[in-house]
Amino acid sequence: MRQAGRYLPEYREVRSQAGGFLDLCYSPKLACEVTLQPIRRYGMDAAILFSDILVVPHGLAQQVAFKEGEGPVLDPIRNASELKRLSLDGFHERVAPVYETVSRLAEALPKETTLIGFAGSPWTVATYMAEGGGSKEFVAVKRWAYGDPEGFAQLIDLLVEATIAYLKRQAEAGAEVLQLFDSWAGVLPEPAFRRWCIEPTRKIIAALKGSHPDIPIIGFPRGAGTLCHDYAMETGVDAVSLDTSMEISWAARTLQPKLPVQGNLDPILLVAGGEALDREADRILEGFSGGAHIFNLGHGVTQTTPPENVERLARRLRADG
Ligand code: 1CP
Repeated sequence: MRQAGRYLPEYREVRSQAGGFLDLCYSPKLACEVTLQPIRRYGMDAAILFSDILVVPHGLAQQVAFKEGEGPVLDPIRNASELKRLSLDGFHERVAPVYETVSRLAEALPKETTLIGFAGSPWTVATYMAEGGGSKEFVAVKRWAYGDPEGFAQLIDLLVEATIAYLKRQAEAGAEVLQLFDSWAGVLPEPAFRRWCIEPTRKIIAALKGSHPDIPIIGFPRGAGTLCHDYAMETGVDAVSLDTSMEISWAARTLQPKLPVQGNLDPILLVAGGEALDREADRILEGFSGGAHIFNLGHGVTQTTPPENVERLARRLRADG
């Protein structure tokens, strides 16, 4: 999950030097620095590359901007003819600074700290591309997917191809694990979930396993509920990351015998802190103690998190061994 960000004063300091948020993502020196910040403070077992899932649409020549206090703003693409504005030509050149950041991190990180590269899953990235930013109802992207599935498939196929190329380069630059974020997997009905989340993810993983069979791939189908089982079984992921709403006993019974799970502390418990945080961390450790488990949040760290609560959690997890 996101572990860097504005809750850390040292991030805000670097962010204020960088100009825009995308400039930060495309500055290997600064992106490397903000990736390392939470590792220095807390010594997590893994560092996640500092970048964003919207680097991929930008690499495909879509206009992408991050407006202060507003989040991402994109020039929307809502049908097959608008899709012609995008191209894979020049993709690697545009996103090359991200590969450079990965190389620097591979050098800079302590040997025992795993470097996680990532990309958004095609469905989730497509929601931002069609909506022109974040969304509550996903009307534009769903109207396209439901109304013209053949046309929408062209966008998803383009994203599959770009994501494969992008993650291969991250692996070559030194990423040791790759994660696919499908943050909006949970807004689709079952058949659409299978077509637009499971199927593209399966294609991406098949290609990566062909070129980099030893790199584990973690999938995060946020909000998928019980469909998380089919996602875990059919996409070829090596581990599945669980969101906060996932019932632990269900996941322990249904998923954990088949593959490692990651998760799923409510990030708002890191805002609340205190015994509520301790109790919930213990409940998660206990619930997943019967199999392979990577302790993590159920979603990214939020901006109002007091850094000392992250420290408290890290200490507690270490004490547990
Ligand atoms: O300056 C800032 O604080 C901007 C906030 C921010 C940060 C810290 C954004 C804007 N992106 C990021 C970095 C980021 N994004 C990482 C780096 C990890 C790290 O080093 O800690 C990662 C893995 C992401 C992935 C990402 N971006 C996702 C998938 C995971 C998730 O949180 O669900 C998504 C959906 C995005 C889009 C995005 N980027 C930024 C914002 C505010 C958003 C969400 C917009 C929305 O509300 O829909």
